[in-house]
Amino acid sequence: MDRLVAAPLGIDGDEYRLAPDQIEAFHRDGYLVLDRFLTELEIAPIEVVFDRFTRGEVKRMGRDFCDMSGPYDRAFDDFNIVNAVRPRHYEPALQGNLFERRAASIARQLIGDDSELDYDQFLSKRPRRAAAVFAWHQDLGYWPTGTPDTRTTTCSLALDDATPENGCLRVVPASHLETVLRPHRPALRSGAETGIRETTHTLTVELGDDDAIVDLPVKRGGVSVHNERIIHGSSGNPSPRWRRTYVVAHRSRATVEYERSIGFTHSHNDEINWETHLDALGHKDE
Ligand SMILES: O=C(O)CCC(=O)C(=O)O
Repeated sequence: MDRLVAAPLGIDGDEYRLAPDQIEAFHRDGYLVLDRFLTELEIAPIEVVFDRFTRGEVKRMGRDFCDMSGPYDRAFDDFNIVNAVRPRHYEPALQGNLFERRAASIARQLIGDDSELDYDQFLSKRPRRAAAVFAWHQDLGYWPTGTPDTRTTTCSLALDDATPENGCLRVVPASHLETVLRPHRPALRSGAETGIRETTHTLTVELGDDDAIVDLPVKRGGVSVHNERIIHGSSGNPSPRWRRTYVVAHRSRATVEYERSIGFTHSHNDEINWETHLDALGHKDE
């Protein structure tokens, strides 16, 4: 009789199978790093599309194409972090690509079978841009309150080796376990007190002396996965290398439906009442 052999963990077609200790680590620490999520051959077709966005060749995106480290009206040549939100909306050929499918398998294992893709994002830190800082935040701070549940997996695929030198992701481990979201404020204070979201999309939280920071270096083809409440951000990129990252977030079907029902799509062009949302997070009291 054949011996039963356990399937190896890691890549299996569209699936990336997590080991029990990886699942435990995600829930305990709020993040995971997974090597070799996509091979060179698998990255190649995705990268061709990604780079068209980074070069500014995809038009008519409005505020969904902006600098994540600065104001909406910054000229393209001055962007530090080239930010393309919802690329699959603007380039439907991306829909259903292998990264999306493997990220979906991660979501099913970490947050449940009722998960679905909520939004995607391309982030490219230009070389020699010390100001390419992604401000500290909790993802939930950007999203509507009142969702049926907050379960989220955000997978970030490294298209370049991400290191502390080119501004890799940084997290405060286990900060997702804090029961109350920290107050978020607009990262740029130059906007008028009303209509801040008319000036910039970026929000930030303060870190305390007790917040231990861990860098998450990721090799090209690897991913980091993070929880919606973990405090995270990234430093600038003074190095001569790019740091390009492809983000795909999954949330529960009920949550995505709720978001859409109130007109929230993760587009920076949404006409949602951002002020009310920020009020709920307390920044106006500062
Ligand atoms: O990769 C980064 O530098 C930050 C990305 C981020 O904050 C996110 O995907 O939630």
